[in-house]
Amino acid sequence: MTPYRPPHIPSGEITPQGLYLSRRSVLGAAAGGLALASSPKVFAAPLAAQPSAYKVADKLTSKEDVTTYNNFYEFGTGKDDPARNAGSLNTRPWTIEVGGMVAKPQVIDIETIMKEIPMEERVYRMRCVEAWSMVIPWIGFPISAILDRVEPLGSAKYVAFETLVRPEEMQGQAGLFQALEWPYVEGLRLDEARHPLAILATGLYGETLPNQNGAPIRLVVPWKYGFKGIKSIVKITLTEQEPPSTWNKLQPSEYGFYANVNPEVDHPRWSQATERRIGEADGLFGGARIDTLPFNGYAEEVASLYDGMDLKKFF
Ligand SMILES: Nc1nc2c(c(=O)[nH]1)N[C@H]1C(S)=C(S)[C@@H](COP(=O)(O)O)O[C@H]1N2
Ligand SMILES: [Mo]
Repeated sequence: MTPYRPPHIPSGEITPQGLYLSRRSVLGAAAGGLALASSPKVFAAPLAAQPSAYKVADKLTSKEDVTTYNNFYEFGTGKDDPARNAGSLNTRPWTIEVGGMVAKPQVIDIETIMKEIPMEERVYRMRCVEAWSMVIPWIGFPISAILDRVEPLGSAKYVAFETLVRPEEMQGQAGLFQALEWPYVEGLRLDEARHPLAILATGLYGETLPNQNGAPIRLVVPWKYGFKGIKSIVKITLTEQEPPSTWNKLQPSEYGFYANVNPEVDHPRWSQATERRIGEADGLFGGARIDTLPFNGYAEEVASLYDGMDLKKFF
């Protein structure tokens, strides 16, 4: 018997990316290319977007890494599971129910969003709680564009998000072993959600969002750990109380509601002081690590949201 360990472990500490990749290609070669042939095609239609000023200068993570090294437990807990399994998800028709403490609750169709809300390209640093990071050219729009349509009431203080539950198309939600409680849920304070850096993404690398990255629409909050970036959203609810979040429910001592990237607050089982940039300088022993920045490098923009808060307590 192995002792219980929550599944979210820093894979970089266990399987360096270089090894992970070479093992994958060995597996592919062994199957005589069958592994590749059987993986579903990524739906990647070009997606129009205006350039924006929100662009970090860091070198982009390759599209290959961005779309094959994923966390999306609805499709399995392995990093390569979502790319292999998420092709089964139907992303049309798709609606988002937006309600709770709002003046105008409504069901918004994804086609309406794509038609009526202008999309922008933004290059963001992303940092997973597992101490790896990527630089991703997202296409999306500020969450405010949705919030303005429903008109939050003055008493609304938080925004809760929910992912689809559809075991017929999400194999991680079917069967005996289920890694998490479904639906996957996340939340932000309303002022965090209204921050211009916080977006809902519908694409990346100039194309429609691949299923494994959270199609057709997912949250991107670049100053917080990756688990805040809830995928394949079907429900948005304005609330007065702090909403539950999946990883916090599973292991509250390890994953806080705020989840702000903070190199000074270690995860109980590993340091958060450094990170491994996926695809960069991968060596046999895990490659070079870079220092993790407060708020993932976005402190100048977002630190004032947390004025007066003890960020070691509200981690
Ligand atoms: N619904 C859902 N959303 C999710 C997850 C998940 O398992 N299910 N994983 C989260 C975690 S831990 C990370 S790091 C990011 C990864 O996003 P990416 O695969 O697009 O890089 O998605 C987040 N959103
Ligand atoms: Mo993550």
